[in-house]
Amino acid sequence: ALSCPAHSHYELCGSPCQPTCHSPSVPTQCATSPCSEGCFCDTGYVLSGSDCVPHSECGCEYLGHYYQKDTEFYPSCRERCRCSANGTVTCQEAFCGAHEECRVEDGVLGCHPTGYGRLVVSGDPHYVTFDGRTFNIPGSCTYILARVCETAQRLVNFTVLVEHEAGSHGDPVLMKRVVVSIHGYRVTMERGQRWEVDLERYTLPLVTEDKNLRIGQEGNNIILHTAAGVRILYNTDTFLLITVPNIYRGRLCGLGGNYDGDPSNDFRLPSGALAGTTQEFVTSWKVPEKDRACSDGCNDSTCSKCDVSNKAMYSKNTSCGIIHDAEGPFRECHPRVSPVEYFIHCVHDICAANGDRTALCHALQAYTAACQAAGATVRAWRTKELC
Ligand SMILES: [Ca+2]
Repeated sequence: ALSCPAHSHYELCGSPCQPTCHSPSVPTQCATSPCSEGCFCDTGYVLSGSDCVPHSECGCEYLGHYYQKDTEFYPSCRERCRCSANGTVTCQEAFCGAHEECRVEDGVLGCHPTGYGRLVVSGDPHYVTFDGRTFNIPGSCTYILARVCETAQRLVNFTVLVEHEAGSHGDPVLMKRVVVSIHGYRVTMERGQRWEVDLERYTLPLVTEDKNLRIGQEGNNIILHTAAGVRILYNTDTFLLITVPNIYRGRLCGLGGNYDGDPSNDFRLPSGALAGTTQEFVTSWKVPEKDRACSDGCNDSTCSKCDVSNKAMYSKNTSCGIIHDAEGPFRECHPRVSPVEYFIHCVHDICAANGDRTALCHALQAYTAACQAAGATVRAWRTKELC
């Protein structure tokens, strides 16, 4: 037996002139013959593609393309249109945002990000903001790393929190946990633990049912891809990299700064005012915690005491100097990711660890991950003695 789709019925000899979204009324001079056998829309429904829908649910036909109802589309790179009820198309002149470009992606013409911003937390932990400003946090509290402060249409909100763990006396402070809230999910990544989505633990790789989150493992790194284009790479130890599409430019806040291209205005308080000191900036993004005491630690000048002779020793090419060595394994990465901050952080960390080679190993791993994330080649640097 022939079964017909929803809102349609079978006719042995139906009219050849069916109402469609395109031509909802049957022409008065429609010839009744020849008739045809098949499925015909019920009264009150019209043909939309191969479905029978109430006329109000019809999509739009525009310049030879069909668009679903209640969607926005770009028929050209200078016009944005909206398909509303009853197949109505309304258009207005529109251009993509400053950090978007108009191009075809997945077969659809539209505004897409031109590039990405990058925020790094590594080692002891050292921060490099989206605009490239650096600072250290010796404390053991939880902080707002990045979140959307200036919302906009089509911009997916997200928040990233980072929790520090106080090292035992003399040991460095490390990242303990990273919590990402995006697309209605809450993803928790903890050092040495499996990833958690909405309080459930899963094995990797994982794709959420709505396909908005994809979590996979590449080498030592766990990578969270989101439909919003925000990407989080965590080596579950000492390196965290967040990349965001340029559409978030100037709209972020938190320890990662506002991502407007200007490093000098990155140390802002939640109120939007510029912070007087680095400490004031860091403290202002602290998240209150009920079940855990935390300390702000000491400020940099009293914590890190690296004497001049040690500093010189750790700066050699056999130690941290390898990072900016023009002949070294990282030379091809230098144009893509500046080695300066990674070198300074490396010396700082080895000093704090009294020359422990593990700290050097972590610093080199951090720079390696940053280089690889930027698509740069890193030559082999691990040896029997190191890492
Ligand atoms: Ca800035």
